[in-house]
Amino acid sequence: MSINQNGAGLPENRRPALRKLLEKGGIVRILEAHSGLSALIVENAKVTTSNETKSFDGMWVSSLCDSTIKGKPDIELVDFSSRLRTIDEIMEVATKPIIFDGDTGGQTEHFVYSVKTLERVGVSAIIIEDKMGLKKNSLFGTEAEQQQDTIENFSHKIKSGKNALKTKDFMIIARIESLILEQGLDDALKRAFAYSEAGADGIMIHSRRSEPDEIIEFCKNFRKKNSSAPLVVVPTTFNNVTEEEFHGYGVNIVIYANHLIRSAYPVMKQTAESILQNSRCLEADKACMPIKEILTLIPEATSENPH
Ligand code: SPV
Ligand code: MG
Repeated sequence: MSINQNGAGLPENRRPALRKLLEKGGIVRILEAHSGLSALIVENAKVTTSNETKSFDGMWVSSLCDSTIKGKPDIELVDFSSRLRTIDEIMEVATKPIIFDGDTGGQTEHFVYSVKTLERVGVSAIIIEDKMGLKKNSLFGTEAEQQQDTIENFSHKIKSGKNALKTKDFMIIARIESLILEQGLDDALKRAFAYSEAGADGIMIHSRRSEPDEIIEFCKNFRKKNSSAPLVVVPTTFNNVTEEEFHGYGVNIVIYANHLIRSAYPVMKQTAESILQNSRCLEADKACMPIKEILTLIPEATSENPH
């Protein structure tokens, strides 16, 4: 869809789009986007099988990918203004709902500004994780020193964010790091219920194990007491579980959090090395798209069909 078609790119139309998808009741399928080009891939990718046509429902603006594409580590170093610039690039060319990876949310006093800005520009949701101090990527697990926030502090952050909002569209989703930090299932569940009580619009549970058992246990136990709060998973490591299986465990949103950048980088590196090895670019051409295709990949807007 063009971003002006039916006003799809306007903030008031983008913002509630995630809630509308959730109301339909199926799995909401999200893929990371870190630039205008990657957003176009998420927007337009389609696969038709014998019984259905599948596409992505929205985009994840990952802290890992948004940092990596800028050549920076994923430690909340890329500031909010730069992160917003990425969102703007994405919104200029694509219409699907955006879930923003808000890291820890920062200081509560700063968080209330961030949520207001994200809501105003038309982002649908922010996910914040219950860590404090110098944040490292969760997939390091306990190999990196990371500190979990207290339930009280994090609940206060959620409540303050909710109070700052102007609409019912924007969602604040609480991400629980208890399994990442090896604090156990009971701690994860206790936090999930507390954060929901504090007003979180959904819960993301994360794990870095390759077996999905602890995630499945969490979902089943959470659903025994809470049948409605949207549940989010990021199956980077427990990647053998299908969307349909996740749905069966009570999951609502599946985020493929880093796959476009992880697949692009190896080919770019191989191309650079091939040019060095051969002192020419003939051999590298095999991995490249044809020039004709890149020239017409992004069509120009015309006066009849404005962007
Ligand atoms: C991200 O994509 O930046 C995430 C998910 O936060 S993870 O990398 O698994 O922590
Ligand atoms: Mg992140």
